[in-house]
Amino acid sequence: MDTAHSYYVAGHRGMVGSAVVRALRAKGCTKILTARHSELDLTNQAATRAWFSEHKPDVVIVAAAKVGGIGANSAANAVFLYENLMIAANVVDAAYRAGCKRLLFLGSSCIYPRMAPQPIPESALLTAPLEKTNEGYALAKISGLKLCEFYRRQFGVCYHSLMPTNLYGTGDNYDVVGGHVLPTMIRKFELARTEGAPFVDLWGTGTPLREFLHVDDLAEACLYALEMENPPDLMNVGSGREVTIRQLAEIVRTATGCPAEIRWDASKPDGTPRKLCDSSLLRSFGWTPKIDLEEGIARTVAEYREALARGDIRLGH
Ligand code: GFB
Repeated sequence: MDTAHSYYVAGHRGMVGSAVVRALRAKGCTKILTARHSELDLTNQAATRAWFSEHKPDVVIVAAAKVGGIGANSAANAVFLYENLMIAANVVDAAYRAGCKRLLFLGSSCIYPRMAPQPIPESALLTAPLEKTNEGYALAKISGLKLCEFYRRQFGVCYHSLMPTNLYGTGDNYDVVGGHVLPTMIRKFELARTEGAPFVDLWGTGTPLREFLHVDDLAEACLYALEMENPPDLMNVGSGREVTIRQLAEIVRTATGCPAEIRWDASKPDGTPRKLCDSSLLRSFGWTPKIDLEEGIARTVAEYREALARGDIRLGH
């Protein structure tokens, strides 16, 4: 990394943004710019432009987003589309107006069609209909990556995107209603263990397949991509390992040591049946994930317990 550069990490208090800040610091970067939500509302165009023209970051990493699991997404597609679209449009354009030459935009593997070929190559983008439960979020992220691509072509700036698979790790959101499946399972099994509950209720059939990547591996991938002179517009970032939701539940149960029986609630949505990223493009440049799933989950359970003891578990946004 060029430690003389200033780096603005949008969304530095979220799971992804905070991992990127840690990774930048570990590389010796000291000019890391951040702004709390109360200081800068990225859905506000005027405020975003003013902030950029005052701070003029050399490099921008867009980790700010309204995110959530299948429950939050399917209940609020309007909000997920609106807020994420505004953030993407405001940040990309304000960065360009402020003279920023390098920007990394982060999306999600849900940008790909529901029935995309597996593992999903970047070329599957916009080839078939999206998964309905997160269509709003996906459309906003597709617009964001296209903005980067078009600003790059039209204005000669190096704006590019990474599409991570399902993420988990340090600083996750443990809200059992709106959160993602992995932190939700950790919380549900931990609550059942400490309360001695006989059952843990999980959603859907347990048959969908998901790929999980620890957020520290994603942060390394971000720095890797930012060091490329001429990166592809879009690259997937995944671990390459798929598990069924049922297998995931067993891994989390083992990590937590919870004896409770699992009950599957098939009235809750399964979502997309499978979404395994083809990450061979990024891997061909030398990036590899380092944290395997069992190890990453064990570490996350330990961090959850420590955070709970300190009284600072994130529940909701
Ligand atoms: O992480 P998640 O909520 O979202 O995982 P997606 C959903 C999968 O886990 C579904 C099952 O198959 C659920 O049926 N599941 C089982 C549970 N028990 C639970 C539970 O207690 N809570 C939750 N949340 N799920 C998200 C998108 O999709 O993936 C976002 O909605 C984003 O937009 C993210 O792209 C990466 O993997 O289905």
